[in-house]
Amino acid sequence: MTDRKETHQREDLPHYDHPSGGWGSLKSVAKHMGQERPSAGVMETLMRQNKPGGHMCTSCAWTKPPNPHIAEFCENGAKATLWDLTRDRCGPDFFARHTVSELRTWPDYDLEIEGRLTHPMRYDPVSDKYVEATWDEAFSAIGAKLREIRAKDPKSVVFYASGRASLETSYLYALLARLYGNNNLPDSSNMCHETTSVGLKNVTGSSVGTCVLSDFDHCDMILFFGQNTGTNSPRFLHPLRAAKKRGCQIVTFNPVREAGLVTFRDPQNPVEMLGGKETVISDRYLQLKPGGDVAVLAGLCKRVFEVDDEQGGGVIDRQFVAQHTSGWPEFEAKIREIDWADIERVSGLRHEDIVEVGEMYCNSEKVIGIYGMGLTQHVHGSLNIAMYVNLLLMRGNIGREGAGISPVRGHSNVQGQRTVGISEKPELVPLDKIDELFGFKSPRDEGTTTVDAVKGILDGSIKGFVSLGGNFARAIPDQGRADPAWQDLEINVQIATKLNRSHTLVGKEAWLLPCLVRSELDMQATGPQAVSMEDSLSMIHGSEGKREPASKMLRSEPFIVAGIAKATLDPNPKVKWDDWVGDYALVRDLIEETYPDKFTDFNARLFTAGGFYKGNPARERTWKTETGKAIFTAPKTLSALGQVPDKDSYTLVTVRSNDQFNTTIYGFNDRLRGLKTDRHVVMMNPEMIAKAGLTEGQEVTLSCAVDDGETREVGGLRVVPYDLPDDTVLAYYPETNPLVPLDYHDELSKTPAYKGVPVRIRA
Ligand SMILES: Nc1nc2c(c(=O)[nH]1)N[C@H]1C(S)=C(S)[C@@H](COP(=O)(O)OP(=O)(O)OC[C@H]3O[C@@H](n4cnc5c(=O)[nH]c(N)nc54)[C@H](O)[C@@H]3O)O[C@H]1N2
Ligand SMILES: Nc1nc2c(c(=O)[nH]1)N[C@H]1C(S)=C(S)[C@@H](COP(=O)(O)OP(=O)(O)OC[C@H]3O[C@@H](n4cnc5c(=O)[nH]c(N)nc54)[C@H](O)[C@@H]3O)O[C@H]1N2
Ligand SMILES: [Mo]
Repeated sequence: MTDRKETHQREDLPHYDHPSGGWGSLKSVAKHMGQERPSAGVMETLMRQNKPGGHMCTSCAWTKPPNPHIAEFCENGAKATLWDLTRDRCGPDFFARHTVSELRTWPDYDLEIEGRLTHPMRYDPVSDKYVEATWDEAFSAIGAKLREIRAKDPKSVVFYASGRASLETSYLYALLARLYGNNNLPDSSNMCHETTSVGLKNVTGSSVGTCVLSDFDHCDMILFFGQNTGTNSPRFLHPLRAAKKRGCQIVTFNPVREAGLVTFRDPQNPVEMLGGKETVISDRYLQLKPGGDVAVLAGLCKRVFEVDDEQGGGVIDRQFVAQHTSGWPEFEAKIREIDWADIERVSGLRHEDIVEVGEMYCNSEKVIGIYGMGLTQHVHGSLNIAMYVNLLLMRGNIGREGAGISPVRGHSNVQGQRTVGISEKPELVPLDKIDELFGFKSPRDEGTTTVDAVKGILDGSIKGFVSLGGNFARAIPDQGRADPAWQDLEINVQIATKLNRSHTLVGKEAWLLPCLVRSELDMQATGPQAVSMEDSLSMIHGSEGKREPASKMLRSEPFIVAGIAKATLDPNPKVKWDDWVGDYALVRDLIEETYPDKFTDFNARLFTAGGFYKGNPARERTWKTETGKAIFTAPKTLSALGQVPDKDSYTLVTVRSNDQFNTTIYGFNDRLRGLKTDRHVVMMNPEMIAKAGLTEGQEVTLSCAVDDGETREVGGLRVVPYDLPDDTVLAYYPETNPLVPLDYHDELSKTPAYKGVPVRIRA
């Protein structure tokens, strides 16, 4: 086991501008290889990562190029794979030594570092321990309990999914829920890009981005709003660097100076590595206030109007606006009426800086708009996205080569899960087609989002929870509040690779079902199986694992989903779980039949280099919106925040470090922010620290400033000076999730407002 104690040493504060990539990232991987006790042959496995014939990385959703680098993986992709391929095992002997009550008190890191789960485990309430079981025992007990619950109320079971499982697994999982009798299919997307699925769809008719990789070869400007490339999608730095070398301009809006968006040193380029050269990524880096994006985007739109006026037209693409959009008059009137002083106040940026970027935008022919959680995780997150689309539409920057809107997704197949039917929104799924294929009437009522599912656990209306991966209890807002309510669940079924806190929140019955990881060989009746996933740019890739599984008792996710389904559901001659598990190509045929326009010749194209494109009507300027056109939105507010800070409150932004993947903590450093820390920190700028009467290193407590009768506090956070806007504090997810109110979410999509939490600080 690794030494869990890391010393707290800070370097280069208050901010860190060393290049991302470079030796730092190689060292970090190498350190990790030593630390994580990888099993033999991991280097070979890594060399196959993200290439045809190999497995697709389980870390981020960034696209896999048709002409991969020799090593088409990044520091974090390597960490994710090494984390999966550790030699450590968390088997029956481990569980014999620890009660579940004890494990509940362990930190996330300590649970996961125990290694790969090896056996199906049943919770035994008498000994308060997980005990070994066979797969048959697991399936028959789970099936019996789920049938019993269904007889009373089929809507009282939730089928959660974290965005890693393949398209094949996801299709089967969604079918299981619908045959069971509900659309309770919340996904990690509900905490992530659901704002995109709803907000972007409202205005463009498409719930996904419109760009493909080759667009990055043609754009002359890229805008970045609230996406931290160096940490969360490092392979994207390669096309960015190439775009820079071509002369493309990049402008970033982010409250935090994120090293990856400042400079990049390519670990695959000997000249940059040895010569100490680096590529400057952002031409302008504007540290706006959190939630200031609506104002900034309004300012940029306003400047486009001004320049168009000054030049007597020709800046706004009037022909495009007339032919392809609706809502223009209201939008124009509103933007013209907004005051620059208000834009400056809400964004925290200077008029001249916004004007300068507005003019760069007017002078650019092809512009791509990138965004991430900095836009989606706000109370007015959908408005953020609508404003971004406004700006792009003004100059026809959607639906042509080198231009478009490009949300960067999180989990490696989160976008794909939504594509193949994991959705609580029945209107997004071709249910008639599914009914026809499988001879049943699927439920038509709205299912539970993540927020609804937590509420259902709290109020007792949810009786059963099935989790296809993830760490629901730690990732959610109001973390901890629902923990005691889990014990009232009739059953908690967790399909997982490593132990985490959600597994310790046992119900009256609980099962822990260990599965294969993507780099492992998946052998079924007809031979080794491949699976598939969809990346951020809507490319579909096949993935094949080759490694010997970590334990003989592991089963694939399709096998486990089918096992639960067979034991739970009434027999149906059109539903052939055994055949499908025996040959995943049959599942791909079903996906193709259900979604013929997106998955034409699915099996034949499975291993297309660089993936095959799912297509997107908005890219072709076909707008599947309410008006049949792309929609301009007149903003009804200038701040994306639900609550603007007053004189003694702050806006808390919760972020990831480069040493974590969501609730999986790999280590305690945040190299790209120059921090060596125990993660229990709160960052703020030195003036704010002084103004609050605090000192560096002092321990403080954060409390939520939303006045709804609940007390929400996180204590033991050490003050760290950091280059941030005023009134802003930065802390880590998931440690500070208890501060986020469950009802504090995007108004349209219910995505939690993790990036704009009003808080107070006390010593
Ligand atoms: N290594 C690693 N990779 C990951 C993950 C991980 O945990 N670790 N998680 C994966 C997942 S599921 C996801 S969704 C993605 C997340 O990837 P990102 O979308 O990059 O998410 P975050 O790191 O949460 O924060 C994004 C950025 O938004 C900025 N920001 C915060 N508030 C605002 C604001 O109001 N306005 C603007 N303009 N910017 C703001 C933050 O400073 C931060 O730089 O990454 C995926 N990849
Ligand atoms: N405060 C705050 N909260 C946030 C966010 C934030 O920015 N700030 N971000 C939100 C976002 S964007 C997301 S996506 C959610 C993430 O929420 P989740 O997706 O639920 O959480 P993860 O931490 O990704 O899940 C990790 C667990 O997945 C399991 N696992 C790993 N690989 C596999 C696999 O191949 N198969 C199976 N079956 N299981 C596997 C392991 O047991 C591991 O412990 O968190 C959200 N919460
Ligand atoms: Mo995510």
